[in-house]
Amino acid sequence: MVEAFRVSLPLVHAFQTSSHRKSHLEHILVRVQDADGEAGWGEIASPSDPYYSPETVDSCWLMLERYLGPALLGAVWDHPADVGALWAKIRGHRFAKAGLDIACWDMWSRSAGMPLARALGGERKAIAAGVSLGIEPTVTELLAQADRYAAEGYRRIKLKIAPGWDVEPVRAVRRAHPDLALHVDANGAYTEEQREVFAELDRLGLTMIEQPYPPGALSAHAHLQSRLETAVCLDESVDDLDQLDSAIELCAGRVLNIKVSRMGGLTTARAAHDRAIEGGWRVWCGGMHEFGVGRAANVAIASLPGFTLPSDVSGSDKYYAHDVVEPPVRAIFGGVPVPTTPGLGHEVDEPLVRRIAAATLRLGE
Ligand code: OSB
Ligand code: MG
Repeated sequence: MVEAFRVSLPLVHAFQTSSHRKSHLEHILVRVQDADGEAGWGEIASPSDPYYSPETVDSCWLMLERYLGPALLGAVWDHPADVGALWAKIRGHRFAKAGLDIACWDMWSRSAGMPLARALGGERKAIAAGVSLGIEPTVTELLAQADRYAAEGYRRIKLKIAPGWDVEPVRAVRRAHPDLALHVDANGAYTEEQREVFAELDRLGLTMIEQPYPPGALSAHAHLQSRLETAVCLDESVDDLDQLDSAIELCAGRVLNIKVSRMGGLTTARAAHDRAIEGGWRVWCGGMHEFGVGRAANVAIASLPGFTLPSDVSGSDKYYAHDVVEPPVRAIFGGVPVPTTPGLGHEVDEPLVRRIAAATLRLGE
């Protein structure tokens, strides 16, 4: 059986990137159940609008109902790494695929009595957590956010930038926190004509510059990387292993932001980790403001040995006053403990999810 729930939660603090602003998020929670009654949960963390990737909540719902759910129903598989083959001929739609992939990994590791992190090959007891700070109305408000999370012990701070909000706010945070690991994320908002901005940012001791140019611009990223001391990090440019191979071949960066959602699930994310490390890149785990289900999957993947940079896996309280899982994900002085109980290691508050869902879908018996 495959069930899905459209659930909306308010953010504790509105978030603005180079492309849009949001104060609440709607994600799709997915529940799969096998013939023996074992269940697993996953999360489709697509934004509502197609500004980060081509997908939307509506497109994910449609894919789930029309293609992905039916492909999974009645299929026989031994290991969650095999489920991707069921929808291999469906191009794209990686956020939608990721939700089902996570649910299958959760269900399988629960029935094996194993924590998901261990099922994936994770070794860490805790992962290093960073925070991602959006564009604020003023530099003063940004500084207040940076002070707060630095004081909470987060291991690095990432700042969203966009033309008109770059060198000045970043310099202000750098002055206030000279020793803090700091990086910037442009979500592809710049063109090569604007590369002078990156020459200036290059002097601020940043750990990396994430996705300066649009997703398809691998050569432009390679040119930029050859001119900078600071590492270029790719996010939106890498949805699959072929794109990762091209990026490594072109030297289009030195760091990969691995998002379980963007890469279509845990199986591909794990393969990207292996491939990137082999190619000499560093990796960390990015986020999409996931609820507790997707966040737990991020914690599990980030426990793999190659995730040596702090990840965007902050505690639930940075995002939501009331998360959909128990216990919520907690960051303790910049470290998120990796659960040791079977599956995701967090229980979904199922009555809550069923009560607040704006729409539900049920496929199969
Ligand atoms: O580019 O990493 C990004 C959130 C929504 C869309 C894109 C991005 C982000 C984040 C949030 O930076 C990271 C998090 O989940 O804390
Ligand atoms: Mg990013």
